[in-house]
Amino acid sequence: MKMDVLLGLQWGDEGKGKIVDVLAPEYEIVARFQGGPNAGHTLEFDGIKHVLHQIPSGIFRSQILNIIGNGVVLDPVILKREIEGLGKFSIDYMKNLVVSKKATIIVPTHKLLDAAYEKSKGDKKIGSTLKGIGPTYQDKIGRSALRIGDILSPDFNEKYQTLLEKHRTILSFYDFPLDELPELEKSFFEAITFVKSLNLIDSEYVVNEALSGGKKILAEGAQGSLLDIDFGSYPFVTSSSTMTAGACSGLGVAPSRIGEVFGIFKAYCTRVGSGPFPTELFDDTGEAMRKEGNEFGSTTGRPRRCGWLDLPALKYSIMINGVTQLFMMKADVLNIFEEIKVCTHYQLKDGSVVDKLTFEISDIEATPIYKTLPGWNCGLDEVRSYDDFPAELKGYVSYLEKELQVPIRLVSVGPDRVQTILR
Ligand code: 2SA
Ligand code: MG
Repeated sequence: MKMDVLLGLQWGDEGKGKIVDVLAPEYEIVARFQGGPNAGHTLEFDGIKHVLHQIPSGIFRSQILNIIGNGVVLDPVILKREIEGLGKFSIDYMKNLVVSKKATIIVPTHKLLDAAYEKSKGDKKIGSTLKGIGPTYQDKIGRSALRIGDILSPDFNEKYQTLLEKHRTILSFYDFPLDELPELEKSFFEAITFVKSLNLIDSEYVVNEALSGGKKILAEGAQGSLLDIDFGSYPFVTSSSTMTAGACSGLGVAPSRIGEVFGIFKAYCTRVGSGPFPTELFDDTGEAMRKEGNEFGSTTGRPRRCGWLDLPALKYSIMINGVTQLFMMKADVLNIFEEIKVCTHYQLKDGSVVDKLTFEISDIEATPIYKTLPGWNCGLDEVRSYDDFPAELKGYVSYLEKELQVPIRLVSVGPDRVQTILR
């Protein structure tokens, strides 16, 4: 058996949580492989919205084992709060949730460091979620981080103190106040005691043995490919590998064991945080997209920047991930437009026209060149199958398929499960 991977192909918030929810019945395991509480995966059922930050999106189905993999950075306080928040669902956490002992721990000072680094960058700030993601991955790569397995060891406090001293030194360099720290540490150690009671495992064995035993696994990506540490618009990226390769290293699965790669994209683009966004709209059209799409960060509540679909960026994400099936989300947000634009190329300052995301593209101003397509300009509430699609929506889908050379297997036309149309 192979492991399928589900990824966001843009800057996050493509609707990954919703798709995991749709696909989940086909899988026995859902696993997170990177990122941490910076993610906000929204699932909607029985008319209620649930936002998950660290727990994989298969948690509402009792037959699914949810794995927090080694590639994840885990905030024990947020995990405890998240589990407590799901109290009414009577989820059996010992049976349905496991955490890799090799996952990295976000300690309170990581969050302070995140704030200190952002402050020091002034108007060049990344626009991070301030959850401590960057500083935690820095410590992981710098070989001084604490891992979940460490909390079981008698010298955990000593290890914590060593890391704390290092962080104190850096924070004093930035002249960053530590007033909040005692309160943060109190909840941190309470949460550590709680996490000790969870099922902590060597998840790479569980994952590989499950595959050998014929079980189906879905790896659930967080953020998006254009926020990838290597291939995103550096430095305006997150600090993890958000691509298919990240699922291999973040779970301990060999590349030869990867099956389908599901690429999720919105029918338009959004971005939270700073960094280049060539098709961003600063006018009423952008405002209308934000309003129609309710485009506000599900972790931080920040308004998301909105713009037309960017084909060069989407092709790039498809290329680096080896996407085998595309899922287009939130088509209904475009219902209000008479015309729909798609960026096909960028024009650079020297007049040249390109369709590649080269090293330079994030530094230089790129003006999008658009193709205009007719909008369907009607509601899609009654749509239950591809045959019900207005001709213009069918046209949009087939134009994109031709350009992207990957089949669009699913189109979402509304928040409800029945509005997720398989083709
Ligand atoms: P960080 O916190 O170090 O990962 O931030 C670095 C950049 O990555 C962006 N980022 C995100 N972009 C979209 N969605 C994310 N998750 C939340 C959501 C975000 C929210 O689902 O809405 O609620 O604001 C996410 N997480 C990180 C971030 O904006 C920085 O540009
Ligand atoms: Mg999100």
